[in-house]
Amino acid sequence: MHVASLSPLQRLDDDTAQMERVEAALKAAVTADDQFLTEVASHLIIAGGKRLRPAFVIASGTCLQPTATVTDDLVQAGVSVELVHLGSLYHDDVIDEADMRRTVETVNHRWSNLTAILSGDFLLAKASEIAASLGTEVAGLLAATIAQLCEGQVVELQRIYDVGRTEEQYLSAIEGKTAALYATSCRIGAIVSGFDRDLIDRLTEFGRLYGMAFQVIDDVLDITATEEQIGKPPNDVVEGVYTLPVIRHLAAEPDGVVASMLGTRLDEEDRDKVRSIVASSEALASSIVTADEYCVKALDLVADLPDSQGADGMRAATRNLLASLP
Ligand code: GRG
Repeated sequence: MHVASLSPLQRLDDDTAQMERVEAALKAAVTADDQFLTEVASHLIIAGGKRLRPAFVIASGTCLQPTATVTDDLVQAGVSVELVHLGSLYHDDVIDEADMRRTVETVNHRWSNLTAILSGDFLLAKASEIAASLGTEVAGLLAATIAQLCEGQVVELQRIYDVGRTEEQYLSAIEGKTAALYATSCRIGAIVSGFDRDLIDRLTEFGRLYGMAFQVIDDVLDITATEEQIGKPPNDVVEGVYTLPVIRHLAAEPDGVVASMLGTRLDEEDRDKVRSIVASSEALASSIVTADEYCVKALDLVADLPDSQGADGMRAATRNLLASLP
């Protein structure tokens, strides 16, 4: 949990009913013969999460209909992208040795790394099985997206504790680890609904831009928000993940206090000192401007879609992204 943005499908009672279909299908997808596997694979599903990615699948796939008719295929497409997201979170929490996620204990902390890796693999396998049932294009797209997530994470890992990390390196990492799955969510919704190629590409680009803005805001919140607000301790500077606000602050003040403290693991007191300096810096403000620029470009791409629950939801979710800042 991080960005508390309005979901594209949380505006009408009818939308809640669609998301309940996603919930039921998600739980069904991770029900295994083995009771323990079912328990660990359901752990983060039960813990909550905003379900933004399935909401974007459905919003994108219904954006031409004044009143949305959500097919079972769109619900299943939503389940497949949420399962990829969940699988990536299970593995990410092992990498980060995280003990909290979505306000509950992580799988690795409650059980073990081995359990988290295997159940994360199970979630990815279930996502792939569902994607295959939606056709070869969707299956290939989801597989390519899983690879992009891994690439983004590897690009990030190579710059851990690197005070020389550049904006380009940062943007390339977040494009893979976050924006790719939003782009794919919108694209799969459009493919499943049989839209023409131009619209499929436009909705994909909308998702990518939304995802870039989403991750920049997520990173801003890791500097400015409290543990309660983000559902886990703010850990980026502790773990050496230097995000846009930090990169820009270091560029502006290469010989400043923050530069002298980074490059190594920090204790909580030093973490909060760094966060407080960066939070009140021009670098933080300019990072929010960058997120806003992505939102403006994203909105431009969907501005001329007809009034519909899906398109209105996508526009509202984008406008609301910056409003999630405390
Ligand atoms: C095995 C698919 C796979 C990937 C391996 C670990 C890894 C490579 C990638 C991790 C990518 C990662 C954790 C990106 C950050 C994604 C992100 C912004 C998470 C927070 O998303 P929210 O706020 O979370 O939508 P909720 O809890 O609301 O779903």
